Amino acid sequence: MADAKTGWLKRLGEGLSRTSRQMTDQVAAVLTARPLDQDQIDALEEMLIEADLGPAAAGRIAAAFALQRFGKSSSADEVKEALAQAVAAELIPRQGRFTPLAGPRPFIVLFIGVNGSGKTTTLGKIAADLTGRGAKVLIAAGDTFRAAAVEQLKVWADRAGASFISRPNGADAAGLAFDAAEKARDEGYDVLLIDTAGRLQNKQGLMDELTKMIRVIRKVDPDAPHEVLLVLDATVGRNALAQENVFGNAVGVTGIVMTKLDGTARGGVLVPVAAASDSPIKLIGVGEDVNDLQDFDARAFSRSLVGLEAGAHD
Ligand SMILES: Nc1nc2c(ncn2[C@@H]2O[C@H](COP(=O)(O)OP(=O)(O)O)[C@@H](O)[C@H]2O)c(=O)[nH]1
Ligand SMILES: [Mg+2]
Repeated sequence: MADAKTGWLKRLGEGLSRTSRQMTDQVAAVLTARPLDQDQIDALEEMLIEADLGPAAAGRIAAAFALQRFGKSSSADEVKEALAQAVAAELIPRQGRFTPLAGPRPFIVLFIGVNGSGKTTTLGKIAADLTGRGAKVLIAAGDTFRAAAVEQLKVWADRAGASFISRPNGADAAGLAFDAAEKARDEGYDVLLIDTAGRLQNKQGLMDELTKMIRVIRKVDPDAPHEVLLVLDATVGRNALAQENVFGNAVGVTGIVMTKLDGTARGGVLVPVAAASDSPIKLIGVGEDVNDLQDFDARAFSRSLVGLEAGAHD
């Protein structure tokens, strides 16, 4: 387990390394320009904006950082620690937990987000984790829009040893969601994971379908879905923020999954997304493999972002 943790932290650190390299240069400039002057703070703020943290968060972080006192003997790591703490202060209140086995049964989870964001992959990783912990899991292939999407999900379900329910291409996704919810309830499943389409004929069509799915699920269980996970791809940078807006306004999101943090210099976008969203960040994706999904750890993420060993705090 320790190895696995080192592994994903390493991938997170490598993924964010382009961002953190820029930070490191900036930190070096701060160190040579002590005492910290306004030009350095401004340059730091600019760099944070370039790393996709956005102007608002960048301004707050730079301001918090500016309050730090660095002595002549401060090392680069101490400066980075201060920066990581300023980022973490933004993120810690926005950190949530995904605990499907602690809730009611069946615990119904809906995965939403645009095509390619990582919904199906994230669902598959979660299914494998849950069956590995002994849970009885049902997967519903609610992306009935593309035949390939059903196949892809079936592979994940088989690998996880989870049950699978699907419909022919083009079938009504809400009808499938209803049947799946009934099956999960009647057959004693612990968790129902429902995939959805990321694109239909148009955006309104997609939002209508998602709200309809939620409506019919509530006919089976008025408290469901217990979790609506919005899956966002970090590599699209500030576009992730726009997507959060669209989905967040149309559908009641309860948690965010930020994927592809293993391969991007734009991982900083997690900060403005966290600030803008009504729902917390719960999980992060750091690769395509089954083990590459982790609980969101605000401190570890902040440390990786500035190029520090992510796990050193614990
Ligand atoms: N590197 C990396 N790739 C990912 C991650 N999550 C998903 N992917 C890849 O992104 C692509 C789209 O994922 P998919 O789950 O099909 O997205 P969907 O359209 O939202 O269902 C696939 O090639 C996945 O393997 C991640 O955390 N890191
Ligand atoms: Mg998919």
